[in-house]
Amino acid sequence: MKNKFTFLNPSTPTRRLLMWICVGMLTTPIISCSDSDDGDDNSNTVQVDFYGTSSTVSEADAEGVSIPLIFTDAPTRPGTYQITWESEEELVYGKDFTTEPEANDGVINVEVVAGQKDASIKYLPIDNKVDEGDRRITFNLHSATGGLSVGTASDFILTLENDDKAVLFSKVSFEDIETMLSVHYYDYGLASENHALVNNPNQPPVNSEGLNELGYQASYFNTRGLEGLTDGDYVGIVKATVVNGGYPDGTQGYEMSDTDGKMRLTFDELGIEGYLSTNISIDVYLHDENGKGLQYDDEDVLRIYVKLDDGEEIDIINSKGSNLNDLFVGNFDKWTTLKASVPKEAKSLTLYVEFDVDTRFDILYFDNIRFSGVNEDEI
Ligand SMILES: [Ca+2]
Ligand SMILES: [Ca+2]
Ligand SMILES: [Ca+2]
Ligand SMILES: [Ca+2]
Repeated sequence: MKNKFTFLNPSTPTRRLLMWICVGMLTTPIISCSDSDDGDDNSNTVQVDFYGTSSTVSEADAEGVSIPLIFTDAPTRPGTYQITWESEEELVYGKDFTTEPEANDGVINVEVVAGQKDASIKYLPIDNKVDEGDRRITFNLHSATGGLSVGTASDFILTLENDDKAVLFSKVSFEDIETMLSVHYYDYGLASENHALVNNPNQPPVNSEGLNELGYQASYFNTRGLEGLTDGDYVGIVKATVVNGGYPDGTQGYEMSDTDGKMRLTFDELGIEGYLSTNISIDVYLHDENGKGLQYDDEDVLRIYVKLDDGEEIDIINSKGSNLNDLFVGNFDKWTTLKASVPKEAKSLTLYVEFDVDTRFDILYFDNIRFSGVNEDEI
């Protein structure tokens, strides 16, 4: 009541000034006078908020989903608000979704007229045939102009449910050939020349012709002018568990370490015809000797990728141009599943694993490689 009394008292200097300003503005209808004298910038705006915090929609729902927004009151003058988005799964506008109103340069600009009671934007998914799991996108009320200001409920999370199912059709677990414990592999070729590696008696096999699993062939590239694998290294099919504590599938995996140049494992070409998309996953274990994630330098490269029959290369991981310490931070010394998908029909693919390092503490194990595909029946 005290405030109200003060408000009505025309002898208050501040109030007289405010009344005068209001009278002066009567001819400009888009600007309203607030009955508040707190001097706040937002005193004559209404807040815009998301209504609710989250929602879910199937990626196959062509109707899309409305994301409602509310105003604290009907705005007394026109305004706009701007919505941006973020997505860990890197949902791409125009490829994975569109919106109404349309976005420009990553911003959805919504215009509001005076007196408007509510608002919304619409999310329209673009269906795909890839089994990528559910994805999330977070919309953010970024800014507002005119008669609007951004409220407190400024984030809205939308979950896009995947409706595709990939079925396993091939795997590699390095269990086809029985290996031996803790024996060095020696390359008897020339370290100065690129060449294919061969299996040597009483040493860990590096190649497999494929029996129950896809086959693979190892090779060496002289990228450093060093001794390569001629000095004897722990590479090939292994069952050592001292460093990695065991394998995610079976009792054996594949190791590359101290390659002093690039070692590459090339898997047999795999037919994927008939699949609308293909997923590849591989479990990797990268050792960090000092436990601080600082041992790999910029020259050390881990690259795992597939090459399609049309020549396109799709990286599963590629540390070229960055540093493995940064790329792998938080994932050293534990089995980590890396994934990629071929989001289209192709005739065949070839998987490559490449490791180029130069100390015996740089150790990579990999295992449990799985290929799965989405076909028409599974959609
Ligand atoms: Ca789909
Ligand atoms: Ca999908
Ligand atoms: Ca295995
Ligand atoms: Ca070596």
